[in-house]
Amino acid sequence: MTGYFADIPPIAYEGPETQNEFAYRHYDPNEVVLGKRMEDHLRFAVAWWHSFAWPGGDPFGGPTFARPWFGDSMDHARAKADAAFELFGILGQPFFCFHDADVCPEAEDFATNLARLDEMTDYIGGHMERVGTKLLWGTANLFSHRRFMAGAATNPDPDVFAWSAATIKACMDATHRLGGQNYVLWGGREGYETLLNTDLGREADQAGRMLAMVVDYKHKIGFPGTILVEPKPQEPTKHQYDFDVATVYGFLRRYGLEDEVKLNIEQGHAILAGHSFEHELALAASLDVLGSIDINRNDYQSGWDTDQFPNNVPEMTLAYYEVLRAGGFTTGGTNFDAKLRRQSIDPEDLILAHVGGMDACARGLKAAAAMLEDGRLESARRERYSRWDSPEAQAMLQSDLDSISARVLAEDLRPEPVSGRQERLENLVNHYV
Ligand code: XLS
Ligand code: NI
Ligand code: NI
Repeated sequence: MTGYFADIPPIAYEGPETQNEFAYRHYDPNEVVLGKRMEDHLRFAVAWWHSFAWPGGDPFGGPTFARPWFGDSMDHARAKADAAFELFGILGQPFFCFHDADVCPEAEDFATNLARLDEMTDYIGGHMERVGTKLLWGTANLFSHRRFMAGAATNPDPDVFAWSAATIKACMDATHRLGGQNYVLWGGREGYETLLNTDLGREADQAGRMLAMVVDYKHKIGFPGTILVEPKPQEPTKHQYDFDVATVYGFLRRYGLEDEVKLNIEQGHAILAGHSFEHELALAASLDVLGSIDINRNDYQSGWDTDQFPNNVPEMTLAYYEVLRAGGFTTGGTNFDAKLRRQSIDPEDLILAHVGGMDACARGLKAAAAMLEDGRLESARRERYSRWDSPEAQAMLQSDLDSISARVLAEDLRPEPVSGRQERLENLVNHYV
């Protein structure tokens, strides 16, 4: 125990009327929504990197956060883990997520890295048993160190590919040992700055092979979790290969991995890609690759991945509506891939950011569940396509242009436009948020 959060009591549900900042107003883990406890629906996770490793720097200035665990020694790494589990306990967070580089200092040689990760895996495992927090997913940081500046799997240097493969193996082993429910690959620097020095086709094949090896290794070690790829359109590279859900799905199909890999979809990345979050979720669900979500929000003006804590209930409602329609999470969950603003330097800020985010998600989930139970949105959608239910319409899909054309002429077909009722449906949604 570091005592970093010593003055902060465990956060409990007190209901919407409470004036206590250090309480949940909407997130009651035990409240049953659509037949399932809210905790089991949302499956919240804290992101180790933003909450414990990020120092509060920006392009114009250095760290603003003075955390006692900042430093490069293994003692610092242990102190960081102590503080992390103190926060998980206070919030009652069921899960956390981590990169190798978040939990131990990086060395220049691989053997030292491996030994450190091994040691910290045991240390974290001990905390998990004591506090009861579980691992939603682990991942490898293949983007911060300068060796990865031109990518990991897609690097022009095969030695970097090798280092990356060995690091992924180590992180999958650690994730497996800690009972992780998923393993994530976000293509940190898998992309390019300029086409002038880039061979797109070759880089895609390298990335395809790496992912296939990850899938093979999952089966080899009997990892029961899900392999997840996280799309993002840009940042840090000008053009990221895993642009959005549609792009990643095409990539998975191209390398025959669509039945093995699902997606971890992030709110802010969807916005950067020019989509809404619910678009990305609905598309992934329709392709049967919806795995997990990284929840946050972006500044809608800046065009950066600002990774702010979520606080927009209507947005959360539409997002969880898609998650619920898809049948809810299985191995996935809601990871707070969100960081404090640079001036939010107090321990309380870190706690309350999560409390507010969890409450916003809880309100969204409850509104989404009510919308589903009400059923009017779904029946309006069904109704809109109902003419396709006729045997004639279905038979047309099995016919050909010649016969369809003949029928259009024979029946003197004149399609009648029908209202899309958008505003009526938007009004309906506003009943619930
Ligand atoms: C960065 C990504 C990263 C992944 C994990 O934009 O969101 O945080 O979730 O590597
Ligand atoms: Ni993310
Ligand atoms: Ni992100």
